[in-house]
Amino acid sequence: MVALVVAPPKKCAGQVHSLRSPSYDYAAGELFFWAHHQLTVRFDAERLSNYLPLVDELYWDRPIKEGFAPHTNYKYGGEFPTRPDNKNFEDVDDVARIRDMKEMESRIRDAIAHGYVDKVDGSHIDIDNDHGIDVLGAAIESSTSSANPAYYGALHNQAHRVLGAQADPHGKFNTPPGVMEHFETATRDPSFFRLHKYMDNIFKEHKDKLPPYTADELKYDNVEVTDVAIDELSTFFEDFVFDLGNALDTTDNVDDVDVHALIPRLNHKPFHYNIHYHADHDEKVSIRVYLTPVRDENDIKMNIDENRWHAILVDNFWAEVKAGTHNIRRSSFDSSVTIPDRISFEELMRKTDEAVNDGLVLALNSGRSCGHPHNLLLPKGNKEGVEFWLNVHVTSGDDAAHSDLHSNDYDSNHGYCGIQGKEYPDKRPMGYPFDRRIPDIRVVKELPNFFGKVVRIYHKEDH
Ligand SMILES: [Cu+2]
Repeated sequence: MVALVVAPPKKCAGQVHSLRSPSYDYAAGELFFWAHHQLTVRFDAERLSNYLPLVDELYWDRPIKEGFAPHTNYKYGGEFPTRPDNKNFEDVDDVARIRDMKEMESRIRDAIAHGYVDKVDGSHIDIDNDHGIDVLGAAIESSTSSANPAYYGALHNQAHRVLGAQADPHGKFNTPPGVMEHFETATRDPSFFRLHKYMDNIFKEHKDKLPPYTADELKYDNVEVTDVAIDELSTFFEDFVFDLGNALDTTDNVDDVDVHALIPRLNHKPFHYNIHYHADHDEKVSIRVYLTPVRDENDIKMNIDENRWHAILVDNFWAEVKAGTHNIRRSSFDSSVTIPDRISFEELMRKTDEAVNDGLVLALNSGRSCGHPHNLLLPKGNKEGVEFWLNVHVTSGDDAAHSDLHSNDYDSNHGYCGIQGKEYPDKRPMGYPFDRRIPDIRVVKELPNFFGKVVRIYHKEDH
Protein backbone atom coordinates (compact mmCIF):
# COMPACT_ATOMS: atom_id res chain seq x y z
CA MET A 1 0.00 0.00 0.00
CA VAL A 2 2.71 2.50 0.95
CA ALA A 3 5.54 3.19 -1.45
CA LEU A 4 8.85 2.36 0.14
CA VAL A 5 11.20 5.28 0.10
CA VAL A 6 14.89 5.00 0.78
CA ALA A 7 16.71 8.27 1.14
CA PRO A 8 19.60 9.80 3.04
CA PRO A 9 18.72 11.11 6.50
CA LYS A 10 17.07 14.48 6.44
CA LYS A 11 18.52 17.47 8.18
CA CYS A 12 15.98 19.22 10.26
CA ALA A 13 16.18 22.89 11.15
CA GLY A 14 14.26 22.66 14.38
CA GLN A 15 11.26 21.21 16.05
CA VAL A 16 7.74 22.50 15.83
CA HIS A 17 4.93 20.91 17.75
CA SER A 18 1.41 21.74 16.76
CA LEU A 19 -0.34 18.83 18.38
CA ARG A 20 -3.52 19.69 20.12
CA SER A 21 -5.68 17.14 21.83
CA PRO A 22 -9.45 17.20 21.47
CA SER A 23 -11.64 18.54 24.21
CA TYR A 24 -12.65 15.70 26.45
CA ASP A 25 -13.59 17.93 29.34
CA TYR A 26 -17.30 17.66 28.57
CA ALA A 27 -19.40 14.57 27.87
CA ALA A 28 -16.25 12.41 27.77
CA GLY A 29 -18.21 9.18 28.18
CA GLU A 30 -20.80 10.02 25.54
CA LEU A 31 -18.09 11.16 23.10
CA PHE A 32 -16.33 7.85 23.67
CA PHE A 33 -19.53 6.02 22.68
CA TRP A 34 -20.31 8.32 19.77
CA ALA A 35 -16.90 8.56 18.08
CA HIS A 36 -16.47 4.77 18.20
CA HIS A 37 -20.06 4.11 17.21
CA GLN A 38 -19.55 6.23 14.09
CA LEU A 39 -16.28 4.41 13.35
CA THR A 40 -18.07 1.05 13.44
CA VAL A 41 -21.02 2.07 11.27
CA ARG A 42 -18.75 3.89 8.84
CA PHE A 43 -16.61 0.74 8.50
CA ASP A 44 -19.72 -1.42 8.06
CA ALA A 45 -20.89 0.85 5.22
CA GLU A 46 -17.54 0.30 3.52
CA ARG A 47 -18.09 -3.46 3.73
CA LEU A 48 -21.62 -3.22 2.34
CA SER A 49 -20.34 -1.39 -0.74
CA ASN A 50 -18.05 -4.37 -1.34
CA TYR A 51 -20.90 -6.91 -0.87
CA LEU A 52 -19.50 -8.06 2.48
CA PRO A 53 -21.57 -8.72 5.62
CA LEU A 54 -21.49 -6.38 8.60
CA VAL A 55 -18.69 -6.95 11.11
CA ASP A 56 -19.45 -9.60 13.72
CA GLU A 57 -18.59 -8.86 17.34
CA LEU A 58 -15.76 -10.26 19.42
CA TYR A 59 -16.39 -13.23 21.73
CA TRP A 60 -14.06 -13.93 24.65
CA ASP A 61 -14.70 -17.68 24.41
CA ARG A 62 -14.33 -18.07 20.65
CA PRO A 63 -11.22 -17.83 18.46
CA ILE A 64 -10.27 -14.37 17.15
CA LYS A 65 -11.11 -15.12 13.53
CA GLU A 66 -8.80 -12.81 11.65
CA GLY A 67 -5.12 -12.67 12.43
CA PHE A 68 -3.01 -9.69 11.54
CA ALA A 69 0.56 -9.20 10.32
CA PRO A 70 1.50 -5.52 10.64
CA HIS A 71 4.86 -5.72 8.76
CA THR A 72 5.88 -2.68 10.75
CA ASN A 73 8.86 -1.90 12.96
CA TYR A 74 9.24 0.40 15.89
CA LYS A 75 11.66 3.18 15.15
CA TYR A 76 13.94 2.17 18.01
CA GLY A 77 13.88 -1.53 17.24
CA GLY A 78 11.50 -4.46 17.55
CA GLU A 79 8.67 -5.55 15.30
CA PHE A 80 4.98 -5.04 15.89
CA PRO A 81 3.92 -8.61 16.78
CA THR A 82 1.90 -10.75 14.35
CA ARG A 83 -1.22 -12.68 15.43
CA PRO A 84 -2.19 -15.80 13.44
CA ASP A 85 -5.78 -16.55 12.37
CA ASN A 86 -8.16 -18.21 14.85
CA LYS A 87 -6.09 -17.49 17.94
CA ASN A 88 -7.83 -18.53 21.16
CA PHE A 89 -7.78 -15.86 23.84
CA GLU A 90 -5.20 -16.34 26.56
CA ASP A 91 -4.82 -14.49 29.85
CA VAL A 92 -2.19 -11.78 29.57
CA ASP A 93 0.33 -11.63 32.40
CA ASP A 94 0.19 -8.41 34.40
CA VAL A 95 -2.75 -7.12 32.32
CA ALA A 96 -5.92 -9.18 32.69
CA ARG A 97 -7.32 -12.68 32.71
CA ILE A 98 -10.07 -13.48 30.22
CA ARG A 99 -12.44 -14.21 33.09
CA ASP A 100 -11.77 -10.68 34.43
CA MET A 101 -12.88 -9.32 31.06
CA LYS A 102 -16.11 -11.34 31.20
CA GLU A 103 -16.67 -10.16 34.76
CA MET A 104 -16.28 -6.49 33.76
CA GLU A 105 -18.71 -7.02 30.89
CA SER A 106 -21.19 -8.71 33.18
CA ARG A 107 -21.06 -5.89 35.77
CA ILE A 108 -21.68 -3.30 33.07
CA ARG A 109 -24.55 -5.23 31.54
CA ASP A 110 -25.94 -5.64 35.02
CA ALA A 111 -25.93 -1.85 35.38
CA ILE A 112 -27.80 -1.59 32.07
CA ALA A 113 -30.38 -4.16 33.15
CA HIS A 114 -30.85 -2.44 36.52
CA GLY A 115 -30.92 1.03 35.00
CA TYR A 116 -28.33 2.38 37.41
CA VAL A 117 -24.60 2.43 38.06
CA ASP A 118 -23.17 1.81 41.54
CA LYS A 119 -20.99 4.61 42.86
CA VAL A 120 -18.02 4.07 45.17
CA ASP A 121 -20.02 5.20 48.23
CA GLY A 122 -22.79 2.70 47.49
CA SER A 123 -25.27 5.21 46.11
CA HIS A 124 -26.71 4.95 42.58
CA ILE A 125 -26.66 6.99 39.38
CA ASP A 126 -29.77 6.38 37.28
CA ILE A 127 -28.88 5.75 33.65
CA ASP A 128 -32.28 5.22 32.02
CA ASN A 129 -32.23 8.76 30.66
CA ASP A 130 -30.39 10.99 28.12
CA HIS A 131 -27.38 11.31 30.40
CA GLY A 132 -27.00 7.56 31.02
CA ILE A 133 -24.86 7.00 27.93
CA ASP A 134 -22.26 9.44 29.29
CA VAL A 135 -22.06 7.56 32.60
CA LEU A 136 -21.82 4.20 30.82
CA GLY A 137 -19.23 5.39 28.31
CA ALA A 138 -17.00 6.67 31.11
CA ALA A 139 -17.33 3.35 32.97
CA ILE A 140 -16.61 1.20 29.91
CA GLU A 141 -13.63 3.10 28.51
CA SER A 142 -12.79 3.77 31.37
CA SER A 143 -11.97 7.46 31.67
CA THR A 144 -11.09 9.48 34.75
CA SER A 145 -14.77 10.33 35.03
CA SER A 146 -15.77 6.70 35.65
CA ALA A 147 -18.19 6.55 38.58
CA ASN A 148 -16.51 3.46 40.01
CA PRO A 149 -13.28 2.28 38.34
CA ALA A 150 -12.62 -0.31 41.04
CA TYR A 151 -15.92 -2.05 40.29
CA TYR A 152 -16.44 -1.53 36.55
CA GLY A 153 -12.74 -1.73 35.65
CA ALA A 154 -11.67 -0.57 32.20
CA LEU A 155 -13.28 -3.02 29.78
CA HIS A 156 -12.27 -1.12 26.65
CA ASN A 157 -8.71 -0.16 27.54
CA GLN A 158 -7.93 -3.61 28.93
CA ALA A 159 -9.43 -5.26 25.84
CA HIS A 160 -7.03 -3.28 23.65
CA ARG A 161 -4.09 -4.44 25.74
CA VAL A 162 -5.28 -8.06 25.88
CA LEU A 163 -5.76 -8.16 22.10
CA GLY A 164 -2.43 -6.44 21.50
CA ALA A 165 -0.57 -9.05 23.55
CA GLN A 166 -2.14 -12.26 22.19
CA ALA A 167 0.98 -13.12 20.18
CA ASP A 168 3.10 -13.21 23.35
CA PRO A 169 0.66 -13.26 26.28
CA HIS A 170 3.18 -14.37 28.90
CA GLY A 171 6.02 -12.13 27.81
CA LYS A 172 8.17 -15.11 26.83
CA PHE A 173 9.62 -13.29 23.81
CA ASN A 174 9.51 -9.83 25.30
CA THR A 175 7.82 -8.50 22.16
CA PRO A 176 6.91 -4.82 22.05
CA PRO A 177 3.22 -3.76 22.23
CA GLY A 178 0.87 -4.79 19.40
CA VAL A 179 -0.84 -2.37 17.00
CA MET A 180 -3.99 -2.54 19.16
CA GLU A 181 -2.12 -0.80 21.97
CA HIS A 182 -1.62 2.53 20.17
CA PHE A 183 -4.35 4.91 18.97
CA GLU A 184 -2.36 5.59 15.81
CA THR A 185 -2.20 1.96 14.68
CA ALA A 186 -5.19 0.17 16.27
CA THR A 187 -7.59 0.53 13.32
CA ARG A 188 -5.20 -1.45 11.08
CA ASP A 189 -6.07 -4.66 12.92
CA PRO A 190 -9.42 -6.21 11.89
CA SER A 191 -9.93 -7.19 15.54
CA PHE A 192 -10.33 -3.46 16.29
CA PHE A 193 -13.68 -3.44 14.50
CA ARG A 194 -14.80 -6.67 16.15
CA LEU A 195 -13.89 -5.26 19.55
CA HIS A 196 -15.74 -2.05 18.88
CA LYS A 197 -18.78 -3.88 17.50
CA TYR A 198 -18.82 -5.75 20.81
CA MET A 199 -18.66 -2.44 22.76
CA ASP A 200 -21.22 -0.87 20.44
CA ASN A 201 -23.68 -3.70 21.08
CA ILE A 202 -23.36 -3.10 24.82
CA PHE A 203 -24.21 0.58 24.28
CA LYS A 204 -27.11 -0.45 22.04
CA GLU A 205 -28.47 -2.67 24.79
CA HIS A 206 -28.72 0.46 26.95
CA LYS A 207 -30.17 2.72 24.23
CA ASP A 208 -32.75 0.08 23.27
CA LYS A 209 -34.02 0.06 26.85
CA LEU A 210 -35.01 3.73 26.62
CA PRO A 211 -38.52 4.58 25.39
CA PRO A 212 -38.77 5.60 21.71
CA TYR A 213 -39.03 9.34 21.05
CA THR A 214 -42.62 10.48 20.63
CA ALA A 215 -43.82 12.55 17.67
CA ASP A 216 -44.20 15.49 20.06
CA GLU A 217 -40.55 15.27 21.11
CA LEU A 218 -39.31 15.07 17.50
CA LYS A 219 -41.59 17.74 16.10
CA TYR A 220 -40.65 21.37 15.42
CA ASP A 221 -43.67 23.34 14.28
CA ASN A 222 -41.93 26.34 12.77
CA VAL A 223 -40.28 24.57 9.84
CA GLU A 224 -41.48 22.26 7.11
CA VAL A 225 -38.69 20.73 5.01
CA THR A 226 -40.21 20.41 1.53
CA ASP A 227 -37.25 18.96 -0.38
CA VAL A 228 -33.52 18.35 -0.22
CA ALA A 229 -31.73 18.65 -3.55
CA ILE A 230 -28.27 17.10 -3.62
CA ASP A 231 -25.53 16.83 -6.26
CA GLU A 232 -24.56 13.41 -7.59
CA LEU A 233 -22.59 11.54 -4.94
CA SER A 234 -19.55 9.65 -6.14
CA THR A 235 -16.36 8.22 -4.71
CA PHE A 236 -13.05 7.27 -6.31
CA PHE A 237 -9.56 6.13 -5.37
CA GLU A 238 -6.69 8.58 -5.68
CA ASP A 239 -2.97 8.57 -4.95
CA PHE A 240 -2.27 10.89 -2.07
CA VAL A 241 1.25 12.24 -1.70
CA PHE A 242 2.22 12.08 1.94
CA ASP A 243 5.18 14.13 3.16
CA LEU A 244 7.51 11.97 5.28
CA GLY A 245 9.99 14.78 5.87
CA ASN A 246 9.78 14.63 9.64
CA ALA A 247 9.84 10.83 9.86
CA LEU A 248 13.59 10.53 9.31
CA ASP A 249 16.59 11.05 11.53
CA THR A 250 18.57 14.21 11.08
CA THR A 251 22.24 14.86 10.67
CA ASP A 252 24.40 17.92 10.15
CA ASN A 253 26.41 16.21 7.40
CA VAL A 254 23.65 15.73 4.84
CA ASP A 255 21.46 18.33 3.20
CA ASP A 256 17.66 18.20 3.39
CA VAL A 257 15.94 15.94 0.87
CA ASP A 258 12.30 15.57 -0.05
CA VAL A 259 10.81 12.27 1.06
CA HIS A 260 7.28 11.40 0.04
CA ALA A 261 5.10 8.29 0.01
CA LEU A 262 2.29 7.63 -2.44
CA ILE A 263 -0.80 6.34 -0.65
CA PRO A 264 -3.89 5.15 -2.52
CA ARG A 265 -6.96 6.35 -0.65
CA LEU A 266 -10.70 6.83 -0.96
CA ASN A 267 -12.02 10.27 -1.81
CA HIS A 268 -15.23 11.76 -3.20
CA LYS A 269 -16.38 14.48 -5.54
CA PRO A 270 -17.21 17.63 -3.53
CA PHE A 271 -20.97 18.14 -3.32
CA HIS A 272 -23.59 20.64 -2.21
CA TYR A 273 -27.08 20.16 -0.94
CA ASN A 274 -29.98 22.53 -0.73
CA ILE A 275 -32.53 22.24 2.05
CA HIS A 276 -35.81 23.74 0.82
CA TYR A 277 -38.09 24.78 3.64
CA HIS A 278 -41.07 26.81 4.63
CA ALA A 279 -40.89 28.64 7.97
CA ASP A 280 -43.58 30.48 9.89
CA HIS A 281 -41.18 32.91 11.50
CA ASP A 282 -37.48 33.82 11.69
CA GLU A 283 -35.63 31.60 14.13
CA LYS A 284 -32.35 29.83 14.81
CA VAL A 285 -32.50 26.11 14.02
CA SER A 286 -30.45 22.96 14.59
CA ILE A 287 -29.81 20.73 11.57
CA ARG A 288 -28.61 17.13 11.48
CA VAL A 289 -27.83 15.31 8.23
CA TYR A 290 -27.45 11.54 8.05
CA LEU A 291 -26.78 8.89 5.41
CA THR A 292 -28.09 5.45 6.34
CA PRO A 293 -27.57 2.23 4.35
CA VAL A 294 -30.86 1.03 2.84
CA ARG A 295 -29.96 -2.59 2.08
CA ASP A 296 -27.92 -5.33 3.72
CA GLU A 297 -25.17 -7.33 1.98
CA ASN A 298 -27.79 -9.61 0.38
CA ASP A 299 -29.53 -6.60 -1.15
CA ILE A 300 -32.48 -7.02 1.23
CA LYS A 301 -34.06 -3.79 2.44
CA MET A 302 -33.49 -3.29 6.15
CA ASN A 303 -36.42 -1.97 8.16
CA ILE A 304 -35.94 1.35 9.90
CA ASP A 305 -35.38 -0.12 13.34
CA GLU A 306 -32.56 -2.23 11.91
CA ASN A 307 -30.80 0.38 9.85
CA ARG A 308 -31.31 3.50 11.99
CA TRP A 309 -28.49 2.27 14.26
CA HIS A 310 -26.24 2.43 11.16
CA ALA A 311 -26.97 6.10 10.43
CA ILE A 312 -23.78 7.97 9.50
CA LEU A 313 -23.65 11.59 10.61
CA VAL A 314 -22.65 13.71 7.62
CA ASP A 315 -23.12 17.10 9.22
CA ASN A 316 -24.54 18.80 12.30
CA PHE A 317 -24.87 22.57 12.19
CA TRP A 318 -26.94 25.59 13.12
CA ALA A 319 -28.55 28.21 10.89
CA GLU A 320 -31.19 30.92 10.85
CA VAL A 321 -34.42 30.30 8.96
CA LYS A 322 -36.43 33.20 7.54
CA ALA A 323 -40.22 33.38 7.47
CA GLY A 324 -41.54 32.17 4.11
CA THR A 325 -40.17 29.74 1.52
CA HIS A 326 -36.37 29.64 1.28
CA ASN A 327 -33.47 27.24 1.18
CA ILE A 328 -30.24 26.56 3.04
CA ARG A 329 -27.28 25.63 0.87
CA ARG A 330 -24.46 23.66 2.43
CA SER A 331 -21.14 22.39 1.06
CA SER A 332 -19.56 19.02 1.84
CA PHE A 333 -16.41 20.92 2.89
CA ASP A 334 -18.29 22.57 5.77
CA SER A 335 -19.02 19.27 7.51
CA SER A 336 -18.46 19.41 11.26
CA VAL A 337 -17.46 15.73 11.44
CA THR A 338 -14.41 15.90 9.17
CA ILE A 339 -11.09 17.70 9.07
CA PRO A 340 -8.96 18.68 6.06
CA ASP A 341 -5.59 17.08 5.31
CA ARG A 342 -2.91 18.18 7.68
CA ILE A 343 -0.41 20.63 6.24
CA SER A 344 2.91 18.95 5.48
CA PHE A 345 5.91 19.37 7.73
CA GLU A 346 7.67 21.16 4.89
CA GLU A 347 4.89 23.71 4.60
CA LEU A 348 4.70 24.10 8.35
CA MET A 349 8.43 24.86 8.46
CA ARG A 350 8.12 27.33 5.60
CA LYS A 351 5.25 29.16 7.29
CA THR A 352 7.11 29.18 10.59
CA ASP A 353 10.26 30.62 9.00
CA GLU A 354 8.16 33.28 7.28
CA ALA A 355 6.46 34.22 10.52
CA VAL A 356 9.79 34.38 12.38
CA ASN A 357 11.36 36.54 9.65
CA ASP A 358 8.43 38.93 9.60
CA GLY A 359 8.07 38.95 13.38
CA LEU A 360 4.47 37.74 13.09
CA VAL A 361 2.39 35.28 15.08
CA LEU A 362 1.91 32.03 13.15
CA ALA A 363 -1.82 31.69 12.51
CA LEU A 364 -2.77 28.10 11.75
CA ASN A 365 -6.21 26.63 11.39
CA SER A 366 -5.22 24.20 14.11
CA GLY A 367 -8.72 24.13 15.56
CA ARG A 368 -9.74 21.70 12.82
CA SER A 369 -7.72 18.89 14.28
CA CYS A 370 -10.27 16.33 15.39
CA GLY A 371 -12.63 14.30 13.23
CA HIS A 372 -12.63 11.83 10.36
CA PRO A 373 -10.29 12.71 7.49
CA HIS A 374 -12.38 14.74 5.06
CA ASN A 375 -11.70 12.32 2.19
CA LEU A 376 -13.68 9.69 4.15
CA LEU A 377 -16.85 11.81 4.54
CA LEU A 378 -18.74 9.62 2.06
CA PRO A 379 -18.68 5.83 2.32
CA LYS A 380 -17.47 4.10 -0.83
CA GLY A 381 -20.11 3.63 -3.52
CA ASN A 382 -20.16 1.00 -6.25
CA LYS A 383 -20.86 0.85 -9.97
CA GLU A 384 -24.63 0.44 -9.66
CA GLY A 385 -24.82 2.99 -6.86
CA VAL A 386 -25.17 2.00 -3.18
CA GLU A 387 -28.51 3.18 -1.82
CA PHE A 388 -28.59 5.37 1.28
CA TRP A 389 -31.37 7.17 3.08
CA LEU A 390 -30.53 10.87 3.12
CA ASN A 391 -32.19 12.26 6.23
CA VAL A 392 -32.35 15.89 7.26
CA HIS A 393 -33.85 16.70 10.64
CA VAL A 394 -34.43 20.37 11.47
CA THR A 395 -35.22 21.16 15.10
CA SER A 396 -35.42 24.21 17.30
CA GLY A 397 -32.38 26.39 17.95
CA ASP A 398 -33.01 25.67 21.63
CA ASP A 399 -31.03 22.46 21.04
CA ALA A 400 -27.87 24.57 20.75
CA ALA A 401 -25.73 24.68 23.88
CA HIS A 402 -24.28 28.07 22.86
CA SER A 403 -26.23 31.05 21.52
CA ASP A 404 -23.77 31.93 18.72
CA LEU A 405 -23.55 28.57 16.91
CA HIS A 406 -25.53 29.78 13.88
CA SER A 407 -22.83 32.38 13.19
CA ASN A 408 -19.72 30.79 14.75
CA ASP A 409 -18.81 27.25 13.69
CA TYR A 410 -15.88 27.05 16.15
CA ASP A 411 -13.58 25.71 13.39
CA SER A 412 -16.29 23.25 12.37
CA ASN A 413 -14.94 20.06 13.86
CA HIS A 414 -17.14 19.54 16.89
CA GLY A 415 -18.89 16.39 15.59
CA TYR A 416 -16.72 13.86 17.42
CA CYS A 417 -14.78 16.09 19.77
CA GLY A 418 -16.98 18.89 21.01
CA ILE A 419 -15.56 22.38 21.37
CA GLN A 420 -12.33 22.88 23.28
CA GLY A 421 -13.09 23.87 26.87
CA LYS A 422 -16.83 24.28 26.22
CA GLU A 423 -19.96 22.22 26.45
CA TYR A 424 -20.77 19.90 23.51
CA PRO A 425 -22.71 22.16 21.10
CA ASP A 426 -25.76 19.92 20.61
CA LYS A 427 -27.90 19.47 23.73
CA ARG A 428 -29.63 16.43 22.25
CA PRO A 429 -28.09 12.98 22.68
CA MET A 430 -25.38 12.23 20.11
CA GLY A 431 -27.00 10.31 17.26
CA TYR A 432 -30.40 11.94 17.85
CA PRO A 433 -33.02 10.99 16.68
CA PHE A 434 -31.68 7.59 15.54
CA ASP A 435 -30.13 6.65 18.88
CA ARG A 436 -33.42 5.22 20.18
CA ARG A 437 -35.72 2.52 18.84
CA ILE A 438 -38.14 3.49 16.07
CA PRO A 439 -40.83 0.79 16.21
CA ASP A 440 -43.12 2.69 13.83
CA ILE A 441 -41.65 4.50 10.83
CA ARG A 442 -44.70 6.78 10.55
CA VAL A 443 -43.61 8.63 13.70
CA VAL A 444 -40.63 10.12 11.85
CA LYS A 445 -41.91 10.00 8.27
CA GLU A 446 -44.89 12.19 9.01
CA LEU A 447 -42.92 14.91 10.78
CA PRO A 448 -42.90 18.11 8.68
CA ASN A 449 -39.43 19.01 10.01
CA PHE A 450 -37.95 15.67 8.94
CA PHE A 451 -37.08 14.88 5.34
CA GLY A 452 -35.92 11.58 3.89
CA LYS A 453 -35.18 10.28 0.42
CA VAL A 454 -33.08 7.55 -1.14
CA VAL A 455 -29.86 8.65 -2.83
CA ARG A 456 -27.15 6.56 -4.49
CA ILE A 457 -23.40 6.74 -4.04
CA TYR A 458 -21.51 5.69 -7.16
CA HIS A 459 -17.91 4.60 -7.30
CA LYS A 460 -15.96 5.60 -10.40
CA GLU A 461 -12.67 4.09 -11.46
CA ASP A 462 -11.87 7.12 -13.61
CA HIS A 463 -12.77 10.50 -12.32
CU1 LIG B 1 -10.85 1.20 21.16
